[in-house]
Amino acid sequence: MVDARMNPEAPPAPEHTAIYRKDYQAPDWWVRHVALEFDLCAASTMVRSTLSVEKNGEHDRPLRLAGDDLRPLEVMVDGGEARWALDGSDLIIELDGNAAKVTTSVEIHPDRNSQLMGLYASGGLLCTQCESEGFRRITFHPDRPDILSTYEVMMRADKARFPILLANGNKVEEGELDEGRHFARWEDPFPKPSYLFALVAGDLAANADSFTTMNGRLIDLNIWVREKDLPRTGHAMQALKDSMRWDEEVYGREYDLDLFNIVAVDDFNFGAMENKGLNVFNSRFILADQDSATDDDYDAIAGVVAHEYFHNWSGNRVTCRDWFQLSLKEGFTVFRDQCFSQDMSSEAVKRIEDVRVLRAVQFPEDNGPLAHSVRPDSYIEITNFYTATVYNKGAELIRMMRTILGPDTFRAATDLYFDRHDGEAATCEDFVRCMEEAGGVDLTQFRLWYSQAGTPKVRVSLTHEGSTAKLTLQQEVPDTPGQSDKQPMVIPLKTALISAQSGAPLAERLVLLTEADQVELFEGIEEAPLLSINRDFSAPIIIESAREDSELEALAAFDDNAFARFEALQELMLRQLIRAVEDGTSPKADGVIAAVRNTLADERLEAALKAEAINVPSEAMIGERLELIDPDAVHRARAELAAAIGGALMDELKAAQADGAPGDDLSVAGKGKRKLRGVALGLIAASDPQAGAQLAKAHYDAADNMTDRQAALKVLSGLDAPERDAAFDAFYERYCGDSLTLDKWFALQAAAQRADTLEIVARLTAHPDFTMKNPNRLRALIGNFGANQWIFHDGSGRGYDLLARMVIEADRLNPQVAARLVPPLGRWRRYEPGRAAKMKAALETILAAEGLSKDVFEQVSKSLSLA
Ligand code: B3K
Ligand code: ZN
Repeated sequence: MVDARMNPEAPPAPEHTAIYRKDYQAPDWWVRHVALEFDLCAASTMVRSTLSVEKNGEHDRPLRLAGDDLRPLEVMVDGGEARWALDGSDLIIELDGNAAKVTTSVEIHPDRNSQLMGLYASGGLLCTQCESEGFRRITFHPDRPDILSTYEVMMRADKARFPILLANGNKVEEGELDEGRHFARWEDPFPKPSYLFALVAGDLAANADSFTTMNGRLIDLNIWVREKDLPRTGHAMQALKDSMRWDEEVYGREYDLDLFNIVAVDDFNFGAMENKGLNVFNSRFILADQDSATDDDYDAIAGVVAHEYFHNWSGNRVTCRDWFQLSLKEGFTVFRDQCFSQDMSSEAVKRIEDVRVLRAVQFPEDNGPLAHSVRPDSYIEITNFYTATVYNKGAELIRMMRTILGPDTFRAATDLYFDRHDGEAATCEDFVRCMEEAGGVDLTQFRLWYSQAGTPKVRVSLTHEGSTAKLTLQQEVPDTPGQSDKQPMVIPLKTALISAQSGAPLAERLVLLTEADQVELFEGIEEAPLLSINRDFSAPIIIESAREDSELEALAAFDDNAFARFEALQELMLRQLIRAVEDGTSPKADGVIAAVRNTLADERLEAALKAEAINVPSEAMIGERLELIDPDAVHRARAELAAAIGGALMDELKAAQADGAPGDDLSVAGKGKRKLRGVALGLIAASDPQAGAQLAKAHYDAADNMTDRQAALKVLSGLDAPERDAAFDAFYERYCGDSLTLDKWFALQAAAQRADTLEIVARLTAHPDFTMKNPNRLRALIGNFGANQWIFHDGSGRGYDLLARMVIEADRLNPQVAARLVPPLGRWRRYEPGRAAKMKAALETILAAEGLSKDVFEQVSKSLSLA
């Protein structure tokens, strides 16, 4: 909320008020059952709803139903007249007695719904998105997650246009109507909150399959897409079946309905949605074939399919009491999907990828003006809180609890949680209590992870005397907006001491750091050991260690923990890069080159791990470690280190680049080879752009799969060579009819490390294939541009102006998606005063725009520290 005392000039925005967790109150009225009737048409849909409501406790307060952009055409109570009034957009109904049936009718316009919340039209389909507060754009309803109801849904529509009619649960009836219309009636027997409601109508074809559950029940599975996309649904279907089996085996969770439907739509605000029995997906996370999807796309599809499926228990059967508890379902479900993917592929590589996302997105969030705790205390627009903190840091909290409890006890604790809270709307506190009870542990201090924002920093040093090694640890939790003077956290650190001579582990321990200052002694250590700490990234923190470069080189060569080995080489590179930026010198490359050479030559390491370890940290990652970011200096240092590695190891890298895998080989080894050859190509081109351009073009031309094609284009995107334009033109020609794949063409150009990228992006905003109406396209171009540190932070400030313009325009169509473009501007405190002033000016331009949504208002005012 804007505090006028802090900012006397802030425009009054009384409608943009904050909601506080401490104000939670149980609902005055329950809704036990919802009966909906839809007469569906893109231009005008009639919605009639009958809510069976029941008073909660003794009071004489009326029923308050939320509406968003709705006008009541009819309001009835128990089939007769009603006493009602509008209070803003809410409908207030006076009720006598303890129970009633409340009927309302509204007319909505799916084809005018550019927010993609509620019922909207996408490519000839009608579909819904209700989480968090979209149901109130369909019908009047309390629309809060602690009200669970059974649903029945009657859908009527023109049969030619909408031959397939889907909703949650089971189809119980269907038939013909007059004038070419038909109907379907669906019932969902599992009580659910309104945010899990869904329907879809359209001309769809199914990839139909089935799954037999652990108790022998046969479940029908369908993935619904446009007919032409059917051949691209096989991978998603396999991922669904794998997920169903995995949840049975690992968590004992069986699917409950007899039918599980997935629908892919092209216009979608985020990845996918876990509506009960009817998941709706961004088509990007369903459709894949060798020609159009990269290995990363394949992995992301499996991860998202699993994530949404796992929500059936962690989210749907046990849901959230209020939106402050969002991490209860999201953190836990991300953790579950991460483990699933680890089990399905390479444990270490998947962990590295997840930690990379955490560091690239969540750490900056935790360290900026939008920092918030995993269980936030307030929000203006809840949609802004579907963040890396709630999702990814939330997942780390669950992972830490599992580490502390051990896997078997953790499983007993999740059993307790699911059994105790099945059919309920629960809180993060409920989850932690189950961990405590089943684990017989006291997690009082651990709960701080839910309430304290900011990434803890832990300083570590190791000394050795006689046969004792002494590990000294100091933790500090930084101040964040609205939070200072924080308490020490519980930080589980998987630690090992390693022989500097033989590489053998001398001691291994889970150190539980609970104090601000703590000492751990290791006895019986006869030699000065190497310190391997936060192995597997057991805690989401920043380690500051006084280890010498030579120690990191040794760990990079033989730490037996694959993650720690990767980490040592990355840390070694980062140190050289930071020194180079700070001192204005060239990075010292010798130690790094030796470590990269070792890594490439080590036959015990899987190819994907090599690729992760030798990849020079991104410019954003380097910037994150600097007090004040100089984007040009960071760019130069990174390019120099990459060039030095490429030059020194040209033969080894050429060999890796030449070692491909057939496009249909989707094994861990095949994917790893492709990943490594892409990284190798980048390093070669960094050292010799001309030879790199030729090799990249050959890499592109010979590719029989999108991973190789995209890797080549990525390298070419940064070069000033004729091969670049030729390859981009060829890509456009080949994929211009395939919207999903064309997103890559936009994304690669926006992410390009090339001085004229700013002009190219500006030009692309006027390209006939660019549209702000499609969130994938907007993110491909503008999202990637905002993440391109060197280009976006062009000293002229033109990058900031371009983003501000895009945010203002996008906000008129789709506030949720527009708000997500704002964070790069919010990082102005990290840049030198000239850039910082320009970034603030861009934020102020956005704030001054007429009719700003509360989504964008919240992000911008917080970025300027006004809220
Ligand atoms: N639960 C949805 C996210 C909804 C976002 C609403 N703004 C997808 C997911 O996390 O599984
Ligand atoms: Zn989720």
